[in-house]
Amino acid sequence: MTGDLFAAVPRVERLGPGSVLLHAFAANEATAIFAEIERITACAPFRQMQTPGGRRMSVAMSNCGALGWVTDHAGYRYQATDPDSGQPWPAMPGIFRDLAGRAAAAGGFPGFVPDACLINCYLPGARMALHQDRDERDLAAPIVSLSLGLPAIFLFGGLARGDKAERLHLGHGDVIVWGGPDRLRFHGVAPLKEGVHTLLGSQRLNLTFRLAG
Ligand code: MD3
Ligand code: FE
Repeated sequence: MTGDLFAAVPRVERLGPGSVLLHAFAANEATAIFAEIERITACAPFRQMQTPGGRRMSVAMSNCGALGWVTDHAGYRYQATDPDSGQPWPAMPGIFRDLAGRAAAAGGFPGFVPDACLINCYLPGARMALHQDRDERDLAAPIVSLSLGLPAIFLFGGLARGDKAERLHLGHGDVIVWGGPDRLRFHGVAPLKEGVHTLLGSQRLNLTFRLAG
């Protein structure tokens, strides 16, 4: 019975001065969150966007919230409407905002209220090259990321592109919060391995909650 006393305590792994990995933080909410993602992507379907350099991203993306991240020949930016439909992005569900706020507080950033949620869909082989997230207006706000479905190897680099990157395993329900001195660290995702997840099938979804505007 002693184990039960500890079973509900999420494992918090400090990654850096401003970043923590909250193991399985969202495991119990994953089914409800996945249902919301299906509702959102019925209105704003996943699409593989073009980089400013003209390459098609291997990751397919959608957004919810007041602002959504997009990329095309004109560059990277946040905008209030889905370029594919001209419509506003679907609203951010309350359970998303609540989860992001609770995770940010657990990571040392109380009062975080995101206005943008980028939803990334990885199929086997999809990857994300090392980059910084710097299109947000207020870089003092943290970013909260939630991983669902197939596991991925996350590349956690330094503040310079050439710094050696650590490899971290991210599994279903894992949440990362990063801000402060870690906010501009380079990061990426290694090509997704084949597999089948019981809830999501052959894919990995990643949600990043941001204060963009
Ligand atoms: C950044 N997404 O959408 S988020 C992105 O898994 C993005 O889809 C990745 O990078 C994904 O911009 C990773 C997780 C993450 C975790 C720790 C970080 C990003 C981080 C630490 C520092 C900087
Ligand atoms: Fe990123």
